[in-house]
Amino acid sequence: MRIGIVCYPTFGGSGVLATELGKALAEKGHLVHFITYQQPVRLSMFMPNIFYHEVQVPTYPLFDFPPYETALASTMVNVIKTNNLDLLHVHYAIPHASAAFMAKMILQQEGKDIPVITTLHGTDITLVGKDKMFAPVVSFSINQSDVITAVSENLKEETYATFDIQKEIEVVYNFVDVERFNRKPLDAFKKVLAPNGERVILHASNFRQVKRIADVVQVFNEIQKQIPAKLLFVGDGPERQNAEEQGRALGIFDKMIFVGKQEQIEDVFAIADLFLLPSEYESFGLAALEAMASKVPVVSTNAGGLKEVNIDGVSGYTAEIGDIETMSARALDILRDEATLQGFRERAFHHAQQYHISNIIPQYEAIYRRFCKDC
Ligand code: GMT
Repeated sequence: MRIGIVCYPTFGGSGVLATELGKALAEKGHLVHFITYQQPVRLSMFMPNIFYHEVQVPTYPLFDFPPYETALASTMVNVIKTNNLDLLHVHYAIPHASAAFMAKMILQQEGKDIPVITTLHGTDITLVGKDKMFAPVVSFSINQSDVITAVSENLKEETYATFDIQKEIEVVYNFVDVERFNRKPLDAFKKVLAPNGERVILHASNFRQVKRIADVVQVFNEIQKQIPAKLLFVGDGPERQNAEEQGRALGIFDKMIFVGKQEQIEDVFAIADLFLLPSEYESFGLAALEAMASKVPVVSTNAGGLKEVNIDGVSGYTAEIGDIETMSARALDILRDEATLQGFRERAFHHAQQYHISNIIPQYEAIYRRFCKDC
């Protein structure tokens, strides 16, 4: 099939998922055309059937705000026509679903019907989307999509609760390339970060408020009182500085390591003993799944779709939002001894298999085939 994929090209979960989806589809022989304003972060290698179309947003002195959505819709039209695409799969509703609707209407006038699949990822519904400033357009353009998918049951329910959606929302869970993440630890890397055999506690995110970075630091503070441990932060964002200050105030800054944004995230997961994700909300929690695929147990909140991904007492533990005491106690339970940790590692890995890339890609292909009978 000839598939157009539209996503955010950044480190966010929706962009990562869309890029990995495109790569997996290309490996299966489909022709995949990425349409976005920058090369997606996980699209660094060359593959003969992956094409990248950059959305160029013209600047003009009149524009205080460059018209990205208009440029995106026009690029969609051009790419669809030039490459005779069979369908368009857009990830994250704002502004991709509305730009896709506009492209669809333009092409319809020219006699071409382009099916649009919209995958909802979370903040496009739960944070940004429900903002009154966006809601009418988000609601309308989701309803205009030929197929709507959500990455968890929770997100599906949230979407129905937030908007007047007339169509069925299908749940297609996020996935992970288990083989890629199940790596041997890089000893040299681990020795530098934890030279005295300390436990490595990991958090990876975009450091936004919804991630509750302060809770990561507090839970780690309790852990390091009981066992030698280091806290490894991967990613960057607005809450990083607060976390650094909090670490200094608690006198544990020397045990905190900030490595910034990382492309080879699997090498980092490989040296971790525990992943912390105390978010206020996650539609899914892709980073938690990647941790589990790396045999790293997860202590998280039970917010949103997290409880569908991290199974309490199996792949780790879940707790109420802000319940530092429980999260700390559960983390220490997991790290208590080698045998217990090993048990959680194995169960986390086993549970991650459910979201194996080879189980999920065919679900998207089946959706695509509804519109492409000869493919
Ligand atoms: O978590 C973020 O702030 C980034 C956001 C995104 O859209 O890139 O992530 C959302 O989509 C991911 C992939 O489907 C999910 O794993 C995350 O849980 C979801 N984030 C939220 O719901 C807060």
